Amino acid sequence: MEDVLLVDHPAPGIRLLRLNRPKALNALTMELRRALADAIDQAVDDPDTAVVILAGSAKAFAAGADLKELVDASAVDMVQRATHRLWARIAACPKPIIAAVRGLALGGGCELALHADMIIAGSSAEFAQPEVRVGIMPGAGGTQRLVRAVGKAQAMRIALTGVRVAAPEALMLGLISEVVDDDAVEPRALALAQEIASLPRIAVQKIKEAIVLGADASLEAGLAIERANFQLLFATSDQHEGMQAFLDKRPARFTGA
Ligand code: DAK
Repeated sequence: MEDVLLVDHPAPGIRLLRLNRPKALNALTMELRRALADAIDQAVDDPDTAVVILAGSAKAFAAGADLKELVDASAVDMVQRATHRLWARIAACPKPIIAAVRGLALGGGCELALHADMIIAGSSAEFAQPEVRVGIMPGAGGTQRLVRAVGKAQAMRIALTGVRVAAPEALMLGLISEVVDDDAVEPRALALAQEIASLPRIAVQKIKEAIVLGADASLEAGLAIERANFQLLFATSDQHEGMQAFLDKRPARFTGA
């Protein structure tokens, strides 16, 4: 049996996690969700990994939860599956995650992309929360992360209708970071990941932390998080190296320490 998730190291510091159920358009089974959460934990634990890329296949990033596993499920089954614990492990990843989206990102697939810190999409990619069309609602943050990304008016339109949002519109709405040619999605995600991986790693993680935590805090609390993280960076050798290199007019040699 083929692995539902492929793990690759396309360049130093980069771990690429590829959803690998192309025949089912990468629909998210429990097995695949567990594999994803485990792979994220491994990326977090691996000191050589600076950035994670999530990718799918050409036709689909992921077409949502696997409906075969949901059609006969009871409410008790859903409680017992407790999939929020798996999603929480992805959300808690301190390292930057880039979603490289080709094709469809629907339902849980769109929600998975929303767990990433940046989304690079192909020009023919489409995003949607179509759960309402199968009698349910977004259940992995789709009502919460979506509204934070695009605001109430657009989140309502998207989640209440299941409409497909094409990549150029998704860019305009602030749902995604960049649109590139379909063939360029993974090379662009890799280039971006490499750029970030070359930068001081603790600073990178503290920036992510401040943005993620601050987004759900009051301005005062967010500024306090930013201040604490900012001050902490003066305990890193990369801070001294980065500034000294500038003053010496030479390239910095960052160590991640
Ligand atoms: N589940 C299972 N199989 C799927 C699937 C899905 N979501 N999407 C596609 N497939 C399978 C199809 O059954 C088909 O398999 P075979 O029949 O060949 O065995 C194969 O992928 C190719 O699909 P199609 O033949 O349908 O291909 P088309 O190009 O004609 O159409 C499509 C592509 C993506 C438009 C269509 O497949 C489609 O509408 N799929 C369903 C999309 C959808 O409704 N997705 C949202 C699902 S609800 C939770 C958190 C989150 C969620 C649930 C729980 N908890 C916290 C508990 C999330 C829920 C959802 O995502």
